[in-house]
This record gives sequence, structure tokens and C-alpha cells, in this order.
Amino acid sequence: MGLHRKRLKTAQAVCGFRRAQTVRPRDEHERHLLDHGYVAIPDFLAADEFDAMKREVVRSVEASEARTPLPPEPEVWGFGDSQRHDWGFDRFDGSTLNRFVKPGPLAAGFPRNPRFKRLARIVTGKAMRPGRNWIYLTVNGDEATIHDIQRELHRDTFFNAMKYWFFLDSVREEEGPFVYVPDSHKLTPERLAWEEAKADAAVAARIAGNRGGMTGSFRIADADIADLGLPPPQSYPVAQNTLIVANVFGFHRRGDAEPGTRRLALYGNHRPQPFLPFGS
Ligand SMILES: O=C(O)CCC(=O)C(=O)O
Ligand SMILES: [Fe+2]
Repeated sequence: MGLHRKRLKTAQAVCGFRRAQTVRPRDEHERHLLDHGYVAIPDFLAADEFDAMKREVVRSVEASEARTPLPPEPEVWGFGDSQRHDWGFDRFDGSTLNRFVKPGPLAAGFPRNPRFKRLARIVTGKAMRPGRNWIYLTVNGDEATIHDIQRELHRDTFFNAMKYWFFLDSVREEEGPFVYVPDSHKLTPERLAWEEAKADAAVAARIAGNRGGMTGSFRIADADIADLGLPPPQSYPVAQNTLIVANVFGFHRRGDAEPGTRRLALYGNHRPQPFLPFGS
């Protein structure tokens, strides 16, 4: 009944209002994030700061592996349950292992970086709470065993939300780099129509008793991208010390990868309530 359309438009308007209260882009990276939905910033930290941070993170990950060796690939499809430990937790996306390790003091302080804080506001108009930050080790699974559904193009939310990856190691093309469709964070008339069709299909599927894998995160076929007037998806292999910030209302996925390859990042998810009108 048009509810999805209304909430999308309201969330966009509210977010614009919050941004106007809190931040205006002031350099090329901030402008790129606002205009294209993502940004990759190389050499984000000074070299000595980065080296100290990386040493600390590698120690944290090694300590987790000493206590809990990386588990083997599972045999069931879908998002696995989280396996909690004193150092953090493991979760499988299909055959891909996600290990989230509690950050030490340097890594925990990353979200207080003033340049980073501005980027979080550029996406959502709200400050990010520093507690929502993890060390994130991804061990790419084998598509031949179980499909990793994060490798399908999708959007996470119906409103502007932010995720970031601060890469402590380089990510090569075959190591599953982040993939994003530039400009896909914009609520165009074509996108509204697509969202509405997806929402109707999701309701119909729910009535039929079929909830699917990523509840609420709509997937998009590659062919539909061009129909929406968007450019093709691009992958972003990066050097170490690169920060990627993305508006996950835009379409993205985890890149294809050779099984067993790894990515190591600091990671956080900033998803403020979409209808709160006041920025912070
Ligand atoms: O791991 C990635 O590169 C992207 C995965 C994803 O879709 C997400 O974290 O929302
Ligand atoms: Fe996602």
C-alpha cells in the first residue's frame, strides 16, 4: 500500500535534515562519499601510528587463534549462528568464516579519529558510538562447498547506514575485495520503483511462508543494475592502511576470492534509527 515508498522517502528527508545540522563536506574524500556512496582513503594513518596499531591487532588475532583454532568450513547453508568466546565470536556466511575479535586499546580508539568521525556523520548525520567496533578477520570460503550469500549484490538497509573497513593488510583482487556500485546510494525514481517491487515480492514470499536468507537485505541481479541507470559494480583492492567507508543503502557485495585467502580489518556498523530528526 505504498508504505515502503513512504518510509524510504521519509528516511532520506530525515537524514538530509540531520546532515544539515551536523556536517558539510570539506575535502575531496568527504565530497566523494556524499556524492558516490563510498570512499577509499589510502594512507589513512601516519606510518608510525599504523605500525603500532597493526602490531596490536595481529597480537589480538594470534591470541584468539591460540585459544580457539579457526574452525573448518561448515556443512549447512546460510548465516551460521555466532559462536561466542571470551575474545569475541565466530560466524559463518555460507563457507566464509568471519572472526570478530575484541579490539585492544589502540584499535578500540580508532572510531575517535576526528577524520573518521566526520565520515560517519556524512553518511548518517549522526555520530557513531565508539563501542561498535571490531577486529574483523575474514577467511574466504569455497563457493564449491557452500555459497557465501554476502557475495551477492545487495543493500543492507532501506535508509542511509554506514559500514567501514580499515584494512590492516593489503587486499588483492583474488582475496575478496569490497565491491560497490558507485552512486547506488541515491533514492532515484527508478530505485523507488525497484524497492517497491522488491517489498511487494518480499510480502508475497512471507505470506507463502518463505523468508529466504538475508531477511530485509534486498538482493539485486547484475542485469537490474543497468536498468536502474547505474554503472557496473567495481571492486576495490587496496593497500594496507586504507580506510573504506560505504553507505550500505547502496548496492555492494564481498568480492569473489580464492578459498582460504584472508582479509584483516577494523570494522564497524553504524545504523542509527532512521526517523530521529536530530543530528549529533
Ligand atoms: O565483506 C564485504 O566486503 C561486504 C560484506 C557485506 O555485504 C556487509 O558487510 O554488509
Ligand atoms: Fe552488506
